[in-house]
Amino acid sequence: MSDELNVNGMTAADENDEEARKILENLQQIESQHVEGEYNADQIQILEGLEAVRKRPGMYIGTTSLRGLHHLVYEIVDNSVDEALAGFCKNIEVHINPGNSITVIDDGRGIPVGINHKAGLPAVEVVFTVLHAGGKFGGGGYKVSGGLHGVGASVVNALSVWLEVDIYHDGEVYNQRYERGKVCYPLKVLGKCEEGKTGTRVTFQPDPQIFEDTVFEFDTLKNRLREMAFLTKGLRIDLFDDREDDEGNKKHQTFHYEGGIKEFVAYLNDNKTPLYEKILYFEGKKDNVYVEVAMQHNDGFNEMLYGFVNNINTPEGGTHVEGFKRAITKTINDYGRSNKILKDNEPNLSGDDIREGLTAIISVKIEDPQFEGQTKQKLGNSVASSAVSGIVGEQLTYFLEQNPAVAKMIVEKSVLAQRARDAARKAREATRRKSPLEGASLPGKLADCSDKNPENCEIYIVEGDSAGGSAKSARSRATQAILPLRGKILNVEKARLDKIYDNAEIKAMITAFGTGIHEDFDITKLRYHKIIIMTDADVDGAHIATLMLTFLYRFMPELIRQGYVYLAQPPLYKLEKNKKTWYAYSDEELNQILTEVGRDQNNKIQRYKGLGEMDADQLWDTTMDPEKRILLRVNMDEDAESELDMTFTTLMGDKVEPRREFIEANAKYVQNLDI
Ligand code: TTJ
Repeated sequence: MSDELNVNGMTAADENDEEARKILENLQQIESQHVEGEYNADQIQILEGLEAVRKRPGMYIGTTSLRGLHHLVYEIVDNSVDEALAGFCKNIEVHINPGNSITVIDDGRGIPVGINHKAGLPAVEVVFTVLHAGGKFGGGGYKVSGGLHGVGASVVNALSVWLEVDIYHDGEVYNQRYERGKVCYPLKVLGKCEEGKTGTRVTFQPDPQIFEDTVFEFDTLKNRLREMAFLTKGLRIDLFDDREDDEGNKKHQTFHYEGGIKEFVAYLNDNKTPLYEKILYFEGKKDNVYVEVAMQHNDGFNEMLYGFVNNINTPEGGTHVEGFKRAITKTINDYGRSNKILKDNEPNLSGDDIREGLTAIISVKIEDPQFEGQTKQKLGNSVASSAVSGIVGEQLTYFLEQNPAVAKMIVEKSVLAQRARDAARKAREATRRKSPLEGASLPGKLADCSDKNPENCEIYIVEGDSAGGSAKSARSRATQAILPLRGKILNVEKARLDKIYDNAEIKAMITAFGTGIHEDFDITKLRYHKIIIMTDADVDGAHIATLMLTFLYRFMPELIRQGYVYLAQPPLYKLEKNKKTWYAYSDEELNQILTEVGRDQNNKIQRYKGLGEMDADQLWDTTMDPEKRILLRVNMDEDAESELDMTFTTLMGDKVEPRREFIEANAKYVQNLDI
């Protein structure tokens, strides 16, 4: 032992007992893992301890932005969800406390308080002070904490000013406190609790030295916690916002779904018209992969597939989603053929045809998930593919045989999709950008820029020909291209592919961007690294911007994901006084300026109704000059993509009532278009 402790010249006898103890723990951790399996990078991290987490937080939680802040909550809640998956926890409460600390309470068995023999410390202390100790006390089952950011409770502890844990066990309340990851006192008994009560309560205060922003967003937590509840049938999650808003109100929402992902699909299809009433649900376990699938078609044209691995979403899909697609393509074709809905002389239905208007959740639980791809969000385990396709193939075949009316509707909708797709293919081929030798085919309305390096180039998509004209005279020709669009663009949420590809406005955008679309999409061919939507600062302008964003989101989501899409911010007011000019981009800003310059009679205030009211110079000064303008980058919250889908359906879909309700409830949100 004493040999092992001789690390960095430090021994157990050193005055800095605390440090020595940590190193001892780390070594023992490594030793035990070394015996159990291979020695990998994760275990090397253990050597570094929690100081390393504070030094390089991005390595552990991806980012120290608002997104990373919210991930702290998910890290803690994941532990309670694990306990629910193991069958011992029924209720989880999450509180946003007034000072933006977070409390998570569950009624599980409680983190063990007994001494962990390897570390010589109470297990709970190891959980909070040793990196990657999270999974060590599981005793079987799948750990959701094994996922993308499944770094465990110790990372949350390291990144918190303070963290306190209470454990209810054997009629007693155990407690320990940490500050910036360091133990304040050994685990102690605070007092008695009701006999038989068990559970864990954790409160932590994220460290403003680490995070850019430490104010939690109720809606962000709400969306993710709702998703977690959908994915864990029977589990009840309560979210409380105990901070008072301006009117002194607090918030509380409960998520509890006995139907699990079946209810998730119902929720996603809520503002759409389902093609048939039933939600198909398949469940099973194969090769130690637990598979759950729920699906239902609606009468729309978009595909909404959401894959989850150990409750973590996989925006890039992976083997589980591939297995699902393969199974439904084969099963529906087989059914269509053997029941003669699909004639011998007709070609097979493609997967895309079958998935038109399909909403589905594919949730797998797997030990040791491997994530691949650029952003490590794509499942790689091939065993998940065969498990999903096996279970879905078998159970869908059975379902179709039992429900011939539903089966017929699915096949017939797919045949219609196939025909539209054929027509669309022809239309699309016409929009593909030809090589210069074949004659340039950039849209006639495009005023292109002269610079050919996409990194320097921006394209303004401008509402209306007159504003387009001003923008063309105002622009900096070398790097700014202008594409004026006439009136409202087609609502892609309500149109079939052939109609979409035939739309002049949409064709112009596709050819101008250069990337192609759908299966042809190639982001390396993007001709502009800034796509700037410039519309009037009024309700109509916001609607047009939303239509464009809907198109981009459905057809070229990578452009949004990679941050190439922006909204221009034209000013709302112009104020003139003593031959000086100010522009204000909001009512607050106007008030601020008025306070500064004085609220005099001779102030000349002009409220811009549209871009058309500005001349070229004003448009340049206020909205297009890269030195002065304000651009809003359009982000998408990848932790809740299903929410975003819902938003677009609600905003752009058929049903009027939910749209009205949504706009009323989110008036500010719609104006800002902050998707
Ligand atoms: C593990 O196996 C033995 C019995 O207890 C199991 C366990 O650790 N359960 C558990 C942990 N329930 N809840 C947690 C937990 C809850 C929060 C809020 C935070 C953390 C780190 C763990």
